Amino acid sequence: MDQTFLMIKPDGVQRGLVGEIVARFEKKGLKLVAAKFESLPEERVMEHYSEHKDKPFFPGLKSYIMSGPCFLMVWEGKNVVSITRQMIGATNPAEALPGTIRGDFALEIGMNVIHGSDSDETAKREIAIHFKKEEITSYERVDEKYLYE
Ligand code: DAT
Ligand code: MG
Repeated sequence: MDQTFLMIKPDGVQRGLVGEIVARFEKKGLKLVAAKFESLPEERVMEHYSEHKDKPFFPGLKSYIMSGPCFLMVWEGKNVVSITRQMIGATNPAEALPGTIRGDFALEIGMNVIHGSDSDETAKREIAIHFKKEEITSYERVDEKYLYE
């Protein structure tokens, strides 16, 4: 089954949005298979955001991500990467549609509440950066027979 890496950033944690955000994915029918609460060490932030390391906004992004604990998750489900990217909304909350997480809960690009992998390949890479194999569970949700045809 498809998997993705989602992470509620320090603003989402501090603003008490963890439960609300997790509930949205749960109700969609996606399956939470790993989760942990963690302050990210610098090396892991560098690895996670390596594609952005030379961008002008990177120093600000790095200090924001390291400003407090994050809530890291692995979610599973059919087409989970594209579904969660749609539910998260545009990178800039000013452009994110109402009904999306960034559209409903954020105002500025530098405080956009949540990260989500943008492709299956990125998801594999990011899951491996943040989770050990043995931290990822495997189980059936009792409602799966009413979620999948
Ligand atoms: P996304 O998080 O939607 O995948 P991204 O990978 O392009 O977006 O960028 C990673 C994060 O970096 C993004 O969530 C917020 C920050 N960021 C991106 N572009 C930025 C910009 N122009 N100014 C400030 N922060 C930016
Ligand atoms: Mg990205």
